[in-house]
Amino acid sequence: MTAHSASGYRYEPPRTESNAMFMVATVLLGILVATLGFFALLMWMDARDANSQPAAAPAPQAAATHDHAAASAGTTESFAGAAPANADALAAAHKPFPAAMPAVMAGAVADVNLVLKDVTVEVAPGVKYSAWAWAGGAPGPVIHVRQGQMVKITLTNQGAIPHSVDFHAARVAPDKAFAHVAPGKSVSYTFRANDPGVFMYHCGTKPVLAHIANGMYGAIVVEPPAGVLPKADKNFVLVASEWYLGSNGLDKPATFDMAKAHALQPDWMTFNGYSGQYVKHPLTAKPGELVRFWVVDAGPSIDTDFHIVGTILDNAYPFGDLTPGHALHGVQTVTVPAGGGGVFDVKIDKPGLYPFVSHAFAAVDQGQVGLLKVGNVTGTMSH
Ligand SMILES: [Cu+2]
Repeated sequence: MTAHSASGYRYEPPRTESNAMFMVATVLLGILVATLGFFALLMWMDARDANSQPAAAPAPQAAATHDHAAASAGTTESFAGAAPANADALAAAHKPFPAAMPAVMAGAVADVNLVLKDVTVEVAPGVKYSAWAWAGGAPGPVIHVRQGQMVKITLTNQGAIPHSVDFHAARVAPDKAFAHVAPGKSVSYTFRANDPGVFMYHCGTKPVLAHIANGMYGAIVVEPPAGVLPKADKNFVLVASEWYLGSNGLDKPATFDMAKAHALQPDWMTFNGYSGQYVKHPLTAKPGELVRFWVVDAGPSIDTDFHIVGTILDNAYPFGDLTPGHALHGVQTVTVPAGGGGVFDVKIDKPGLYPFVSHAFAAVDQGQVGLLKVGNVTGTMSH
């Protein structure tokens, strides 16, 4: 066995006077490095404390909010599923919000007029709600423009308090364009819809949570030129949202419950404003057609996990990013975040009833479910 292998490659130089001095210098250098390191550690800890100050300061308030939410979770009555005896007949008689995407707006400038009114809407069979809504209902009208088209928005406030309208499809200075409009007044602004996708629009007046929850939201589709996406045979627009009720809404219209909204405890969750409306009145397609869903989640607070039972999303454009090459293929469920959009294509060959849902299934129990009826089939589906 050689010294080489026994020492494990360690080089042991002969001990001379200069080597001793070298060792002393090395030890001193080591102490210096350790001292500097210690101070560096102290400075880092100091900086870390300073950084955490802003986060630490609101902690009591955050805790209080949490306690408040927990308290209301324990005491707030849920009105989920409240229904009159004739709910089924009311659901059948309800005229569904048109999910079929409207034609693209003609002309160089898409002239969009939104009139805000305080109205009573129905969010489920027999369940009335005092809403703030555009053009008489929630969601507001679906707006369909071409990529690159100018869009002129005019908001007229016929309600009792100030409102505003924030278009996610716009790149504009929000302090000017999304300004508050006093009752009886109007505001106008224009933007060029350069970014394709499906976008939310909503009232941005504080408390935004209340204004959105009261029905002030809608969708705008900014369609790219032909050929960017596969050609769709059917286009449907769905706006997901949740409702927080201060009463069951059966005898008199319910009003917004802020405690429930803070606790994320909706009573109803809907596509296009009415619980399960496309279960009673299914959307339809022929076998083999390419069906495109343009989905916005208006929230105000809960994401929608878009899924179609019995099939797989052939093309998914998460977040509404329509950039060629960014699509996903063969995926089962895609989240549409609150305040966001998503575009989903399916091509279904087998006739049947295919439920579309938010696969966060509490949402289904509260009404965020519909049916896509493919082919000439009968019967119902219990999803
Ligand atoms: Cu508003």
